[in-house]
Amino acid sequence: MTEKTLLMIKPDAVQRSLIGRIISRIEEKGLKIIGLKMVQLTEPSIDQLYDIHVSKSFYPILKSFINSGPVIAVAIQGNNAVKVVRKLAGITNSPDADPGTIRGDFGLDLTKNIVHASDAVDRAQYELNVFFEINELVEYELINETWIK
Ligand code: FUP
Repeated sequence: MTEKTLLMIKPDAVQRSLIGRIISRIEEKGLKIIGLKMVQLTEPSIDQLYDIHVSKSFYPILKSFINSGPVIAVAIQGNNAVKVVRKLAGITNSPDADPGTIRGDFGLDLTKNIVHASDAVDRAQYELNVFFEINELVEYELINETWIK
């Protein structure tokens, strides 16, 4: 079942020059990138992205971290893309994340955990809308697509 999802490369990974290595994992898995941009999120858009966390005790630290520099929004399409990208990311707390995952290989912290990945198809749509206009998500066929899906 083809799905769309959002991967956000967080400010720590941008500052640590991990953008290319993280994007490579998406490509190597066979997923298709259908949108890509660097953005310094505004405070309202951080609240929009993390609407389910705004009232939580850790939110001020999370918000200040996400506000601390540019992020990369990666719109991704593919078979079971939501689940697959979550698995590539690894679990939330980086020290607990398995080696081989993005957080397991690159992260040591709970807040500075390298990436965000949408956790459901409807949530992905909501989060993609924070970063992309509908017409910014590109429809195209990859030359090797029939060998992957
Ligand atoms: P995830 O679904 O993996 O993005 O994780 P959550 O939605 O549970 O948390 C969102 C972000 O809040 C995580 F990336 C890490 C951060 N966080 C903290 O900084 N402190 C906490 O106690 C819990 C989460």
